[in-house]
Amino acid sequence: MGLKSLSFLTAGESHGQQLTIIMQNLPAGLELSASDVDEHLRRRQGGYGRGGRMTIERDEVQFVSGVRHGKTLGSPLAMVIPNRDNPNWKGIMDVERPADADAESTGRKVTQLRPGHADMAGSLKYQFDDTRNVLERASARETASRVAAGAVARTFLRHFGIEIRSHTVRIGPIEVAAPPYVLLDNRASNNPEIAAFWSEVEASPVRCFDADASERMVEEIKETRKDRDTVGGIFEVVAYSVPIGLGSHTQWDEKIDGRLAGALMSMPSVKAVEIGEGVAQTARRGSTVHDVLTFDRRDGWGHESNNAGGIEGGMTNGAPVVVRGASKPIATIIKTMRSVDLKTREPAMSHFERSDICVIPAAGVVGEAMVALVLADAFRQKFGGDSIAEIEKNYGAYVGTYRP
Ligand code: EPS
Repeated sequence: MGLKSLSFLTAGESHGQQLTIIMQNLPAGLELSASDVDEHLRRRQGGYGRGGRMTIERDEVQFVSGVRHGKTLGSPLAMVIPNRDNPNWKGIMDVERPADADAESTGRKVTQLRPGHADMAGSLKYQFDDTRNVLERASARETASRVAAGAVARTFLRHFGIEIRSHTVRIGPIEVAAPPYVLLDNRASNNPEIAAFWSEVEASPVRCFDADASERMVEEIKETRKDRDTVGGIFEVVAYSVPIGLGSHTQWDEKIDGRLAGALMSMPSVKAVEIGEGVAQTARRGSTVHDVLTFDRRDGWGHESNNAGGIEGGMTNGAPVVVRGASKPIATIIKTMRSVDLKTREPAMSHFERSDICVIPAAGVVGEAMVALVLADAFRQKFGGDSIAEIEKNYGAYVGTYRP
């Protein structure tokens, strides 16, 4: 990890006291307020298909270090998000050892392992007899921390004109037709069609631009809930106005597509990642796949299309970055599944407490955060500097070498 890597670390159990986030190597002088983060925490909490927990939580960040008078100091940034549900888990989630051994043994141990979740491998690996010790941290509650860190990263990127959005492409069997091409064109960023597209997305209960598909997706989630089951899907993240040359072709772990894929794959439930047209390209001939290069005296370098999703040779190419994440149906299932009990090793049905039916609308918001964190990290590495003013100079000098 280079000295100027923008790194972050999160801690927190789902029903513990709070989520804690520490970010390192943010430059000094970035204007930052809690509302920059809270806006995205709120977006993550919404979406049709969420469970009862989201009616308890109202995620709000508190900065505890690294910011003074509304600007970053260049020192580590620490944030916390309280878990409002925590008081309902007194005893079960206490940090201190219970006063008497009896209380400890009656503390609601979870032993019925959920297939598809971290329960079995986590309990065996860490030698727990209570899988709550695993599920508390494996819970998607942790994604609130990612969104907080991502919101800071996107505030930094926004300073340089980079905007990140996401939308739902599929929920279960319901898939939208291809989104309009203008979405993939930076030069159309002042286009009212683009603005209209994203306001449709934010207004949709499933964050889908197509009103008809949106309705059918809601229906699909309703049906799934009736069947006491869960449903997965696909979200797409788009980053506009990314400069040419984030990432590098020179070393495997510097390739920006690899870093983005790793970041999205690390999200709970995500099972596949696609960059640009991705898998669909495998069915076509190369000459129909690759985006023809253009140069315009006014606009500079460009491409006639963006099948590559804004990345060639492991570097951003100036076109919008387009990444999809495909998420399986989540593994906490109301009707439960056949499984094995951790303690008795006998057949048992899986444990169910409470869960979401569909997390795709929220996953898109988490995906935005992960993309922002990767791009901000690559941006820090390319432009160095300790303060926003210094990075502005470096950035301006660099883009001046290729922009007309
Ligand atoms: C989750 C189960 C539910 C979800 C949770 C993820 O939590 P609870 O058991 O407290 O109802 O609500 O998601 C969140 C808490 C969140 O913030 O997204 C799980 O088992 O992964």
